[in-house]
Amino acid sequence: MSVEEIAQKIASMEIRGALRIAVAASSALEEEIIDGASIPELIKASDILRDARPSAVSLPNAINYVLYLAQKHEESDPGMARSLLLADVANFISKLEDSLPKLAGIGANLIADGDVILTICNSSTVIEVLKQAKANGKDFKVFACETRPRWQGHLTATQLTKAGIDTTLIVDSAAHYTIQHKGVTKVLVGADTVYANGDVINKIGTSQVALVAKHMGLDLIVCTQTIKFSPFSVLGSLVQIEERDPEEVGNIEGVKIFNPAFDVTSKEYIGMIVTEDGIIPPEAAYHVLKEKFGWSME
Ligand code: RUB
Repeated sequence: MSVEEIAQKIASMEIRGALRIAVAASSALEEEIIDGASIPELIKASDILRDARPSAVSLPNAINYVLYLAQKHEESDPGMARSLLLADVANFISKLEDSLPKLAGIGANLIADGDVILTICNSSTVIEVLKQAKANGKDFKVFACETRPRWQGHLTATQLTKAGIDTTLIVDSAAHYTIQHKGVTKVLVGADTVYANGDVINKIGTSQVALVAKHMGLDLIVCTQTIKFSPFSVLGSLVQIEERDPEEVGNIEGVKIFNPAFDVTSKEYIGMIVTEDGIIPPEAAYHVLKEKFGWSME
C-alpha cells in the first residue's frame, strides 16, 4: 500500500487507535525504504503521514524515529546499507507491537475479582489489559461508553464480549449514573498523547469521565505505551485538538455542529499511568521522556 493510501486510511479512521497508527506509519516508511527511497523521499513521505491526524503523538514519534534511523545509517554509510537500516526499523516495529502484551501483563495485575470497570472509546491497550486479566482468572465486569459520534464503544463491547468478559454498553451520558448505581470500582482508558506534566489526551469525553471518577473517589488508570509520550510540548492544554467533519455528528438544516475528537484530562484526575515499562504516577511522565527521548527542560 502506498504512503498516500496509508495516510488516507489514518485520516478516515479505517486505521485508528494511537498504537495501530504508529505501527501503520512505521510500516509505510519501511516499505518506502525497501523500495529504495532516498532521504528526501522519506522526508516527503513522513510529512504526508504526519499530517494525517494531529492529536496522537505516537504518529510523529514513530515517524521521527524511523527518519532518525535512516539519517543515522545514511551518515555512517552514504548510499545506505539498507539491510542494516531495515533490520533496525523492523526491530522498532516489533518493539512497538511487543509493548502491547508487555503492558497488558503489567496492567492486568491491577484488576481484582469483583471489579466493575468503566471505559470509553476503543483502546487496543485497554482491551489487552482486560483480556489478560480474564486469562489470569479474574472475575470482573465492564461498562463501555458507546463513544459518540463514531461509536468506538461498539467495537469495545463486541471485542470484550467475544473474549468472554461480561460487558454492557451504555450511552456516554450514562457514565455518571452508571458509576453511581452499578458499583463501578475503576476507570480504564487509553491515551493518544501523554505530556511531560502528566496531562493526557484521549477520545472526547474522557475528561468528563475523569471528573466523575475523581468526584466518586475512583482511580482513573491510563494504559499507554511510552511511544505516546510527547517530547514536543510540556502542557496538554497547548496541543492541537483534532476537529472532525460535523457530518459525523449529524446534518440538521441551519444548525451549527462542533465535533472535537479528543480532550485533555489534567493530571490531577489521573491516578496512575500503566506503561510497558511499569506503572508510574502522572507526575513521572517527564522522567519517562528524559529516559526514552533524552528530553530535557534545561
Ligand atoms: C482512539 C482513542 C484511543 C487511543 C488509544 O481514538 O482515543 O483510546 O488512541 O488507543 P480514535 P490504543 O478512534 O479517534 O482513533 O490503546 O489502541 O493505542
